[in-house]
Amino acid sequence: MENLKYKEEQLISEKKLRYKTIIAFIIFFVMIIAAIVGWNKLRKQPTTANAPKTIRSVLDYNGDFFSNFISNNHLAKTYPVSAAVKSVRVNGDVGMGNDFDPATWKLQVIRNAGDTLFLTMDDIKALPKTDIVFDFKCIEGWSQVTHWAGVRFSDFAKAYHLNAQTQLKYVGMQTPDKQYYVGIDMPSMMHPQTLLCYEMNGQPLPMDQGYPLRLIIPVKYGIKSIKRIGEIFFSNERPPDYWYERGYDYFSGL
Ligand SMILES: Nc1nc2c(c(=O)[nH]1)N[C@H]1C(S)=C(S)[C@@H](COP(=O)(O)O)O[C@H]1N2
Ligand SMILES: [Mo]
Repeated sequence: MENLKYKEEQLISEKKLRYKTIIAFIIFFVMIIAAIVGWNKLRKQPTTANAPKTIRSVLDYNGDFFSNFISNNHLAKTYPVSAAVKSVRVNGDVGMGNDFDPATWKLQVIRNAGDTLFLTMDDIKALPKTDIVFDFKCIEGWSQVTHWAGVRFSDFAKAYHLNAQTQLKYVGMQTPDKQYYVGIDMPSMMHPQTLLCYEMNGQPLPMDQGYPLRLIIPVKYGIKSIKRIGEIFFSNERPPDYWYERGYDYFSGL
């Protein structure tokens, strides 16, 4: 009698076990199928800025979220001038074609539709000069300590009374031929280390380093330091950005 009861219990638990195993396998297969269906849906989605829509919106959300912590008070580390390298690497030549004529170059600052400032290098050099030595970091993995000088963008905005414009969320910039372009959030643009730069190692910028005027923005990766600026504009919408369109993070903050 005792023995029989024991056998019965054993049978029941074996039955239960088999039942649980089957359930576990069903759940397993349902999840595999869900993963395959989900992956295929993602893959077939239209892409935005070179990433499937859903992935792009998660990336953009993260970008917006973390950009809130990159405050204006955070300064990039600086170095003595003696630490700056003498032969500075040249990287990226988009928008740097030979058809450029420095003699006729003017910086165009679009204040409003139909209201553009045209500035010469003398206008820009007349503003207070600031220099910086910092570790310039490229997204490709290299960095180098380099020395730059120019006018702080915040000083430039003040001198040209761009108060209303700097209330907007973004600044857009592009090369004279419009081939390279960046969009930068206003807090980073107004950061005290962000320069409209015209000198490297105490000399005018070399041609391939953005002569006559480039951006130097130490709180961002090198992709945002646009060389040979032709035009500056202001907007509440994100301006087009060359590397964002090729899948990189819009803010590219450090
Ligand atoms: N007009 C223009 N600006 C540009 C680029 C470019 O291809 N064209 N490349 C960017 C990248 S990826 C980097 S790392 C830096 C490199 O600056 P450098 O050539 O002075 O070292 O410039 C940035 N600005
Ligand atoms: Mo770069």
